[in-house]
Amino acid sequence: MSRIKEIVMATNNANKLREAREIFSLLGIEVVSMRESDIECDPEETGETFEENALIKAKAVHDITGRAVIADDSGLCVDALGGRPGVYSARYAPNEEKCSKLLDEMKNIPDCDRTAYFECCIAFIDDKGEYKSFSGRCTGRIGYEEKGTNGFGYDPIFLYGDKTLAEMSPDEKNSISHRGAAMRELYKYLKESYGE
Ligand code: ITT
Repeated sequence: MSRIKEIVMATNNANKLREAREIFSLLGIEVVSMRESDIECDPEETGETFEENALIKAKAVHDITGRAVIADDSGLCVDALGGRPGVYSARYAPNEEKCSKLLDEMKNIPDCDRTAYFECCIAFIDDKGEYKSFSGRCTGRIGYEEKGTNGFGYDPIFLYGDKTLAEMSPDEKNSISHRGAAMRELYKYLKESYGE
C-alpha cells in the first residue's frame, strides 16, 4: 500500500487542528482542514464514549470526501465529579466560562481528591473506508486558579506536575498530552500498515 501523505481532519475546533498539525508535521504527514477541503459538517455527537463520537465525526466526513480522515473526540474527566464533564466537555459551558465553572464546582474538594485526566480518541478511516481508533490519556490534577495563556479549553486549570498545560510550550504539551499520545499511536499504525 502506498504511503499516506495527507489526511483530512474532521474538526471544527481550530486548536485541535493546530495541535494535530504540530504533531504530524514532525512525522511528514499533512493535516488538511475541512475548510481547505470545502466541507461543512457538524454531526450530532450522540455517542456515550469518546470512541463512538470520534467515529461519528470521522464517518460523516469520510462519507462526503472518500478520503483518509481523522477525527478527535476528547475531554476532561474529573475523579471527584464521577468522571464529568467527560464526553460533555465541549458542552459543559461556553469556552470562556469552562475553567471558572469547574473551579467553582471543585471549591470544596481537598488536594488529595483533585485528580483528573484528559482522554483523547482519534478515529482514522482510510480511503477504502476501513477504520481504526487510537487512545491517549494525560493524568494530572485540577488546580485552584487559572494559570498560563497557551493551549485552549481546560488547559489553564489542569496541572501536570507543577505547571498547567497552558503554561507549557506547544512542543512540551504535545510531548505529554492525551492528543500527542493518541496521534503517536496512529502514526505507528500508519507506518506499519502503509510503510515509509
Ligand atoms: P470537534 O468536535 O469539532 O472536533 P469540539 O471542541 O466540539 O470540536 P469535542 O466534542 O471533542 O470537540 O470536545 C472536547 C472538549 O474538551 C474541547 O472543546 C475542550 O473544551 C476540551 N479539551 C479537549 N482537549 C483539550 C486539551 O488538549 N486542552 C484543553 N481542553 C481540551
